[in-house]
Amino acid sequence: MTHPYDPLTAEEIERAVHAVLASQPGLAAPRFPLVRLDPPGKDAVRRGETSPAGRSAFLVTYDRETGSTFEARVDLSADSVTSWKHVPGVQPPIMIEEIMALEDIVKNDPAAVAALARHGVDDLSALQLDPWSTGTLPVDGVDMRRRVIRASAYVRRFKEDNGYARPVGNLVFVIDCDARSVAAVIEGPAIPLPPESGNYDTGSVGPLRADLRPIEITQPEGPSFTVTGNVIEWQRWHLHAHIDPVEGLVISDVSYTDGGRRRPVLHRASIGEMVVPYGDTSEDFYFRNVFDAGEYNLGKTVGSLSLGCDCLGEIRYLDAVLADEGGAPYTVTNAICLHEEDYGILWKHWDFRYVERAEVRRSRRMVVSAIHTIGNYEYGFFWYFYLDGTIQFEAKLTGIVQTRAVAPGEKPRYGTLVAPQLDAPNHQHLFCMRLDMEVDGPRNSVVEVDAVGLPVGPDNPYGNAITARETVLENERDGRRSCDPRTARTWKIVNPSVRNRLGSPVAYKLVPFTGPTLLAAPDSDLARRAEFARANLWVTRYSPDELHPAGDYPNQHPGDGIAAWIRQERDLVNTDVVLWHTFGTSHLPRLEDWPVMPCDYVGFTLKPAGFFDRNPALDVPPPQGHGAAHCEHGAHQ
Ligand SMILES: [Cu+2]
Repeated sequence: MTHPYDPLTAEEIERAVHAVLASQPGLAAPRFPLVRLDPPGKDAVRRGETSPAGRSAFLVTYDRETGSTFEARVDLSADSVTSWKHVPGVQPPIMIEEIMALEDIVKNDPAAVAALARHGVDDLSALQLDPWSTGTLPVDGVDMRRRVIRASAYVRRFKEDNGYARPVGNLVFVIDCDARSVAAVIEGPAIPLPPESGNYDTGSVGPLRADLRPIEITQPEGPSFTVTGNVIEWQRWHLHAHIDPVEGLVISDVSYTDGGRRRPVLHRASIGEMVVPYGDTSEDFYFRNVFDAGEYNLGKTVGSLSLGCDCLGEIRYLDAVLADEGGAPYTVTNAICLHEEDYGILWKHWDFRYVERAEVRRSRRMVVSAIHTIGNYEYGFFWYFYLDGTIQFEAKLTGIVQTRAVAPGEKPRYGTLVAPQLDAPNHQHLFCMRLDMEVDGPRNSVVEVDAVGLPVGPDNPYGNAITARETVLENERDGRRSCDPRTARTWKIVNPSVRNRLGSPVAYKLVPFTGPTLLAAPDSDLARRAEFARANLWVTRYSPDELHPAGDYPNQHPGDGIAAWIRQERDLVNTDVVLWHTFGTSHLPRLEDWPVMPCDYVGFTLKPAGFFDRNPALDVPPPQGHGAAHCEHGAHQ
């Protein structure tokens, strides 16, 4: 171990699962939808412990026989279960084994096979079935208290074929996961399969362009960062990175060393939840709104990255160790990519009087990234750390858009025709980033800052005054905020007890992504379930059990989480605060998104705002090495 937040090792997973099984012999058909570290208190991190004692695991156990969910904590130093709790009325996330079982369940159900035949699907050899969390919208004749998912069908003409080119329209299967049976077939009039294929491999796209010459990234002396276990040190930054089975890529214990002192900035950052709601009203789409973290265990969808393809240059990798649903550990190699990127100029000034001299420095960033493939989509999570103290998060969205078959000549009402008879419905991808801030210490306050032009008046006779209007968010009553592009609204996280050189409290500011929140109607079923997605920012007081803003069990749940938390009306001044930033794309698909979508980018930055006494990157040396000798002095760029 090198850090209190190191994820569970394979051996720890085995011991935790064994301890649960040994202490609960009454479990008839135990499954393990979630096994993760039960982290120690934050003080272990604040004290900088490197060999933490008292490791503990948190497990969600599901007994398929009785349909019951239990939460367990296991003390790994004693291999003993320290708590065991039945959680009534919830469904753990959809399990990979349930997704893999869909094909068999459907193919072995005569009514489902007959329905497929009515929709023109006779060859079931390469049938693709996608799992859709069912939410809480009812289905006639189905007991929705059962563990239920819906499934949509796609035709592949051969194994590698892109199934999204031929969705089977107006046909949805409702699957009882525990009974392994088709609980209902929801069927409308058959729609012919779209005629074109949608493959994008080199063999399918015709001649490749031949005029791209190589780009090589070389760092002859190696990278400027070091990796010890899951701890990364680069320039003055220190941070920990790992893959959590729910949240995916998690960054924690982020600090910046300044004048020899390690100054914390961010205690832990993770995607607490995300939701992808589709905006099409048809029978096979109205229920589609997936909570990729809480319903699908986003972190378990992380992929292995490969050098020269996903990542270029001097790369180091971290593996992810996760547990399958039988409770056995497995390793995803190269799950997190670590590298440095040149990022253009950092700062520059050309002094055009007398000296005709430029001072210019190159910007460089440390990149910590992972890519999650969830169904048709890929979500790349990229954290960037810069020389000037800036932190940036960017989600890269790529993969294949979700599709719907439409009749010849039909124009989609809520989507874009991307190929003949193939509609890509409008949808959103809304991420909620949990930012457990720690700006120069555990006690912070949050200040909303608006850039405001003032009216003409005695203090402003020419009407040119611009002020920074600051509003302290004093209580969780004020904890639900909106972006405002007209005032370039930001939120400063200040430490009221630490002052900079000029006497103001040190701060970082969140520069948010400004865009629509959840577009589903406020009185929709989804709006209640995805309340977190209805505000750009939430601020709460830290509580260790508040990690997932749609609740710990959003699957088949009517709604839980952050809106209920802020009803506690806890004070937010000079205390341990957590910011929850909801941002994302409202995706009106383009023809150019088919058959595979070029990356779309969405994210936010955290910028020092009086955290440092001046530009902290003055000491970056001028560019050196290959071809750079001329830019130290006097070069007119
Ligand atoms: Cu999209």
